[in-house]
Amino acid sequence: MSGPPTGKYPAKEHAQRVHKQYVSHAKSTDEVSFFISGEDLELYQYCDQTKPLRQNRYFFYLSGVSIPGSHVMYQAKSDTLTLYLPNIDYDDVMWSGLPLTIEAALAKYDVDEVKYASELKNDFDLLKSSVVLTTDINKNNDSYKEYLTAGNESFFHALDESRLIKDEFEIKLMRHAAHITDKCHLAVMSAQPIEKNETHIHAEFMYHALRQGSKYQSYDPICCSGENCSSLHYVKNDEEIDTRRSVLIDAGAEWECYASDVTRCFPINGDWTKEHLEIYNLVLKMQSTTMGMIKPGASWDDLHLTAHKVLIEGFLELGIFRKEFTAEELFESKVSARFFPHGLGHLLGMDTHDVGGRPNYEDPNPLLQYLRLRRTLQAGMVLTDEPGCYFNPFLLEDVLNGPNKKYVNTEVLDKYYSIGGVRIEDDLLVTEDGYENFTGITSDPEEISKIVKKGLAKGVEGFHNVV
Ligand SMILES: [Mn+2]
Repeated sequence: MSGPPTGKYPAKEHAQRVHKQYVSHAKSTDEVSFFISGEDLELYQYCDQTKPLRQNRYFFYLSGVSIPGSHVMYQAKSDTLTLYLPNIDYDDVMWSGLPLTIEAALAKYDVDEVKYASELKNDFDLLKSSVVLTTDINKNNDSYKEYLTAGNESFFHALDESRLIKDEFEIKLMRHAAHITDKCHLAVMSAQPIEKNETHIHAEFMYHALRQGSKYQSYDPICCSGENCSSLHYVKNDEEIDTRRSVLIDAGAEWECYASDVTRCFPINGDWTKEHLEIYNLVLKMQSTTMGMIKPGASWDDLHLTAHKVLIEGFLELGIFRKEFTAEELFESKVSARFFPHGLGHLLGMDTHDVGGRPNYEDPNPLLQYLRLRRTLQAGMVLTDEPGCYFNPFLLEDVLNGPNKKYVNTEVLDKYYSIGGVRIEDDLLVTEDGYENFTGITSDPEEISKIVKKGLAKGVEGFHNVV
């Protein structure tokens, strides 16, 4: 596996791409400039500590810069990308060291000019005749609001459509994030002797991400065991694992603002229970069937509905759905929605649920309501394929107390509640002729079993500094 990309983040190409998209959507040849302010450090109230900074993704897309308090301007007419660094605060140098010089910034970033923020007003005055678009007015650009036009629909469209298709540099960043995540998941699966509480699973993942240089998670890790696995976004992560048998961990390291998002499930003692393995293999089949359909031109709606059909066939075989009904009847009844309540996957990029998916949360079809990607696939999209199957008493209440109850054999269903749920999630790049899977950590149940057992054989003594 190669490491992270070398060279400059292609900010200039991004700015040009956004401009091209803007011109075609706005059908305007008027002279425009784009201006976006990055995030700045902010103190906690009554405290001299700063809040964690999460860089503005639109700013990063046009600059590749993570320095707090910076701004970026793209002037389309002259095709000039200018980075404005924060003015030097001489009192702060004692504490924080010298900031990046103009020359060093020019060498590091893919921009035409680097200036200080103190030059901004003057530059805006020179631009007065042309429109300067920004996303919104906020605390970081408020001092320049008189020069800015916020909320332009074509600008958002252009930014999101550009971010939708990843370039080679972005792909390398995402492969690297995924590679770090693989090793973290492997570490979690391998450390059963020291994972007595869900928090230990969380800790193991974060520790190995940080050691590999990933300081931030793409999202709050979901670390659950047993019946807790039935909550889709369980982030409490603090219960004793005790006698529970199943673990689900959904976690992804971030690399230079780019996300990974991977879910794995495993049996705590290395031995799958019959029911856990049955559901695991079913979800794996939902994933492999849909993954095989990934290529440019495929409709994500179709893939998502195919996953439901695989689930229905599986439930008929297991006897959870009553065999007197056909797969078609069950599909039409939408009874599977409560067992697989989320979408098959979503776009992935700088945001974990990345921009450009065009979801429709108002969709009256419960099978499609929570699908975050409602588009035809194109080469260069990165997305997750993450089918799941859950046994959540709260979610199933309306199935078991409504007209769909007739489809379900509750005696058989009762055997599955203790698993909670299974989700398997990989990160995929759509290519010209199919896909590339960024995720390398195994999802094969036998291999997973071996990894867990190999870790167990080490015992507590096999791990350092356990507290
Ligand atoms: Mn996901």
